[in-house]
Amino acid sequence: MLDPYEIRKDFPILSAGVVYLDNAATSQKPRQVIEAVARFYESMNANIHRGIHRLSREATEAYEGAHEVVARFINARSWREVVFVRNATEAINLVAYSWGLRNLREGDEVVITVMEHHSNMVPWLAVSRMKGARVKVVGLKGDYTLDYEELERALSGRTRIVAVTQASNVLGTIVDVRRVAKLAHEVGALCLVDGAQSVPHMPVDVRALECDFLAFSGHKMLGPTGIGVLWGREELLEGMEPFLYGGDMIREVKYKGGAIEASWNELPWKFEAGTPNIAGGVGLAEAVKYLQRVGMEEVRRHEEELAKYALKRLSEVEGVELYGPKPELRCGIVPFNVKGLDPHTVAALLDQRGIAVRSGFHCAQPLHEYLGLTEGTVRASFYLYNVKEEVDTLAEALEEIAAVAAQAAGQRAS
Ligand code: 7TS
Repeated sequence: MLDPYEIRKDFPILSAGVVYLDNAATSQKPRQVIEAVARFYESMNANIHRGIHRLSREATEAYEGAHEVVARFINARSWREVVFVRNATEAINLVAYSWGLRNLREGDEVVITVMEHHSNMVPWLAVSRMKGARVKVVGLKGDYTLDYEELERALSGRTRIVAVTQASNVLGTIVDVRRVAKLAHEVGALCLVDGAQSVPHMPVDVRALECDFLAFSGHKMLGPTGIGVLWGREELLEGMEPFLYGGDMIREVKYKGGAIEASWNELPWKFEAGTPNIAGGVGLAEAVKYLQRVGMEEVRRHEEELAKYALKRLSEVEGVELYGPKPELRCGIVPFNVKGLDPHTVAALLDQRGIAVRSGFHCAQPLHEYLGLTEGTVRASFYLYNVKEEVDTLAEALEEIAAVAAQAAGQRAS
């Protein structure tokens, strides 16, 4: 059983007393990850794929090994399907540019949902504009779940790709992406899954999901910043042109009769131009091992329990309005508002009490507009080291804040 009190001891920053409920923005790092990164720089640092010398060989082995660790974590068929990038945003841009620019034609359609983070909306919008394609947006049902019937109606022979989040970073809504991928494939389209909020928090198996691409960020899953992952089906990646060009992504660059000719390296290096974030890869592998020791089923169970508890506690606070689906259908994310106060004021008042949450649109402005939440929301988001006492602290702080807001409103009215 996951013991959050034991787990907390591994996270140096948590001992400073902060109630950290901003995990959807980025997670904290255990000392195992911090030490792995430090160890890399202290004893192994060299560039990869370049040197015959011992340090370069060791660094190459560690960095390539990190791809294997990630491949096993998401049950990829081969580590060659795992491309290291900077973050989920870059992973999605890679597909939008490398696949989208070459495959989208005038009149084609890209289908997304209204829940998407800007990084799974804007790249599609940009590439669609360049190609004369259209982005279609699928909405939600009254219970904050994806409207699968509307999705089915949006799909047609013109649909080329369906880009969907597996978990909403605002509502926490978990999407049945296997169902979405199936529907996409039925009309001959591909399916890209944004796993930025799912891969860190629940078991994700790309073979079971039967999707075509999966994007996620290392920094939201105990890893360092600046390292993220694009997983893609091997034959798709093989068929795509590179995104960035330069060193390490080429097989050969030849000088022939006054001209230069280039051919591309094998996967995944074709998509990893230039010196990559080697230490970040090493740190991400350590983060994955940490999560595997705990067990992703356990992480999910713990967060579902925390979300359930938070929903119960916060629903008892007068003046707090909660959004999002029931706990079984949501990850550990709880958005809310306090009547009479804008989200940033609430977040600032919580910060004064040592509680870190995010406020505003959370890079998902269309979703807030769709829901009529024009000022945004306050968001508490949990991870494996959060405990019920922290939910209590949040609830008690909100009781005070909401009471003062109600009193002020009463005075203004009288
Ligand atoms: N997709 C989803 C669903 C996300 O939640 C985020 C980041 C991204 C993509 C982009 O990740 P990045 O690592 O490339 O930035 N979400 C948030 C958030 O909710 N608060 O801060 C970042």
